[in-house]
Amino acid sequence: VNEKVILKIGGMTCVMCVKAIEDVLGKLDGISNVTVNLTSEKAYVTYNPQMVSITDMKNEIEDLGYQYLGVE
Ligand code: 9UX
Repeated sequence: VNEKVILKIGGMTCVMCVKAIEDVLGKLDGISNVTVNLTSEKAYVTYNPQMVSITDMKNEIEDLGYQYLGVE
C-alpha cells in the first residue's frame, strides 16, 4: 500500500538541484512519484514502505550533497 510523505530538504538553490533529487529518488524501487518544490524546500513522495524506507531516501539526498531535515 502506498503512503505519502513530505521530506524537508536543505541546500537546494536551483532547478537543477530539484531535478537531481527527483531523479535519484524516482529511481528507487518502491517510490512511485516524487515532486520537489524549490521554494518550499520540500519533496512530496509517494512510496511503498515495504519496499523503501525514509532512511533510504535520506541517504540518497545526503549522497547528492543536500541536507535531509526530517519529515514534515
Ligand atoms: Mo546549480 Mo543547484 O550548480 O546546486 S544544481 S545551484
